[in-house]
Amino acid sequence: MTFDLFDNLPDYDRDGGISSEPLAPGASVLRRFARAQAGALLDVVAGVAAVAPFRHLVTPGGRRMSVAMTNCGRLGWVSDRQGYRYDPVDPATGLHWPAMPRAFAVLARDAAAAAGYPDFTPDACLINRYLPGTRLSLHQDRDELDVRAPIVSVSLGVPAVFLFGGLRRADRPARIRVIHGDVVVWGGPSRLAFHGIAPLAQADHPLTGDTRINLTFRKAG
Ligand code: MD3
Ligand code: FE
Repeated sequence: MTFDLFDNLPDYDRDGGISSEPLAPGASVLRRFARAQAGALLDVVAGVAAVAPFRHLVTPGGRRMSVAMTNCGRLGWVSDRQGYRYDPVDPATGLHWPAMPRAFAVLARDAAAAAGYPDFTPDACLINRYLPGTRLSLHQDRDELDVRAPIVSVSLGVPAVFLFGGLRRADRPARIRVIHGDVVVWGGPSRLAFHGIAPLAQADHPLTGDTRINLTFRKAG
């Protein structure tokens, strides 16, 4: 066990540069990869949400999700009583989703390349918003046409704990703490792993208050 000099500092004061660690076959954490641009990314999220507001989707089983979601890019992920799907139109407004912002596309491509997935061109960015107590239960992401492409996730604001399981729902998940600016790339054998987010703890972040924002970039169509 190592003694961390920074253990008693808030996460957002933790020092250090970008680092990369393998998580599982095909999956890497790029610590702080998006940190320098995180404020700009949050401004872009606010711009997207002004056109396509955050909303609580309903699962096919009729349960309201505790995560609030919106999307940008050519396709957006939606759920309702009919099922899950990617749709070019936001059902809440009848408008197309806002275009993929250049800064998002570049970040997703650079992160994927750094993790060994060159030429990642996402056509969907699902934006998730977590408040204290919000959780995302274990699931697989399998609504995308081409699951050979990785998923890139960017964590902003309040820290969270990823639950990262195996290919079967019953596989006990590992817990991985992610903080503001961390990027995780999930590809290869990890692409269809079960995963989720533990209930968000109460915390205060200078850029987001009590909120966590997560961007997930996908090649959906
Ligand atoms: C592991 N979002 O939107 S991102 C989701 O933080 C989703 O909002 C979580 O799961 C969030 O579907 C977790 C991390 C993530 C995303 C996709 C994965 C982990 C993954 C796909 C395969 C394996
Ligand atoms: Fe997911």
